[in-house]
Amino acid sequence: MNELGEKVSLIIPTLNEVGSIEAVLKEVPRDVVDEVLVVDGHSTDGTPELVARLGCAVVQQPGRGYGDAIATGFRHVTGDIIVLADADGSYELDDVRHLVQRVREGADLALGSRYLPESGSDDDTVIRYVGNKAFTLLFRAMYHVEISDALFFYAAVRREVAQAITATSPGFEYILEFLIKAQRAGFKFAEIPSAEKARTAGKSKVNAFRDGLKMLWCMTRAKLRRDGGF
Ligand SMILES: Nc1nc2c(ncn2[C@@H]2O[C@H](COP(=O)(O)OP(=O)(O)OP(=O)(O)O)[C@@H](O)[C@H]2O)c(=O)[nH]1
Ligand SMILES: [Mg+2]
Repeated sequence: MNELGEKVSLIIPTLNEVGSIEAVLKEVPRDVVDEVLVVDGHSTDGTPELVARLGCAVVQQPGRGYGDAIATGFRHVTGDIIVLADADGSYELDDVRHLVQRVREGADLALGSRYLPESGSDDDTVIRYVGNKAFTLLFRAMYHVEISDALFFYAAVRREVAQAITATSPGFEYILEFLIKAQRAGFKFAEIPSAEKARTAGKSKVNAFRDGLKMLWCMTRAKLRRDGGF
């Protein structure tokens, strides 16, 4: 809690991350984060049991998919500022401080970026790098949001933003639905550089082809239907 009495919550989605979640929870900067909630996606490797043993709050998402997990997290946490971070050891968790700081300075939504000059990614294959860049360029051209990385979603948002936006895409395309709705609602974006490390254990849940197509469709559909329908 800061001098304004604002509470910071951190949501961590997990799907079979038993090999990395303990180290990730240890890295959370507890001097800035007041509440940690793990939202599990029906892991079969003992992830939620380990999280509970470590004394951290954990809930099961009702449905499936990354988007469904984040939406579940938003419904459960109680912070004034809500941060999202992955469970696979690829995020620089100390950057939570900078994300929260940007929100405290007036941004509605602060995003970590792998593609600012001071950032970087150890986790990019050529396909992923090209895909991330192409999606971000397309996103910027279509929606006029000046961000350099539309798919990282290492984010801190004001509670009001999470409450105002109802994104319902179940999978990773949730990220784009959320950002498009935030832009349409006139929320103020900020960006900080944040390096991405390679995941420390476990397997990626992203399929570049399948999830890429879903994201492309999400962006296109939102443009075709100006009523905001997704
Ligand atoms: N609860 C829940 N979490 C999920 C689901 N899919 C992915 N996650 C988590 O969301 C985060 C992002 O998934 P990743 O597989 O790391 O996606 P990625 O970072 O693009 O892929 P890698 O670079 O290979 O790690 C991780 O913490 C996953 O465990 C899901 O369906 N439900
Ligand atoms: Mg990852």
